[in-house]
Amino acid sequence: MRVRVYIGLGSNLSTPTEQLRNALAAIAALPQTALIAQSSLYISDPLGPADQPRYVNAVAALDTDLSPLALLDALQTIEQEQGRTRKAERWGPRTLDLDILLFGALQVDEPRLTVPHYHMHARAFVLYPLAEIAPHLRLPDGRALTELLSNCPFAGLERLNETSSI
Ligand code: PH2
Ligand code: MG
Ligand code: MG
Repeated sequence: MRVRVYIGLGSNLSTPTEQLRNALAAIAALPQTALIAQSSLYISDPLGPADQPRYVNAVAALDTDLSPLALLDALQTIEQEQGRTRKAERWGPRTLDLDILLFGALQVDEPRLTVPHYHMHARAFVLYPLAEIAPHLRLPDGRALTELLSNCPFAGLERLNETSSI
């Protein structure tokens, strides 16, 4: 059954805007999956270690017949194809990060996957792009996205126009 899924995209290495645009094309080409919408790209300071480049983030909406873990496998394959290497440092720099934010109304709590994504409730670089493509969204626990946004200042986020490249 088709489920509406939201994916958070992030990159702060190797021309991040290109990484995100390539990832969106790869997501659009996934089997049993349709890319429904994509937000603008946004720049922000790194959360976590400060000695790394600024991030470019975006959010995409998909409809998929894949299971949560099959989609996770597919997204990790895309990360690897775009040069992602897993390092010990938590929240360190990366060419591409694809996070399943929401998977329909499902709550997943497995060793490999937690949905809704851990910290999405308080991260401007997730909530504002998400609001651009799903302004009336509610989380599985019933909270409205508008309510989360009212507790999360836009400050520090910079929306890129379509032709910008960093
Ligand atoms: N991702 C991280 C760590 N820090 N900071 C910003 N601004 N954007 C991110 O996507 C991000 C981060 C690890 O996933
Ligand atoms: Mg992440
Ligand atoms: Mg991740």
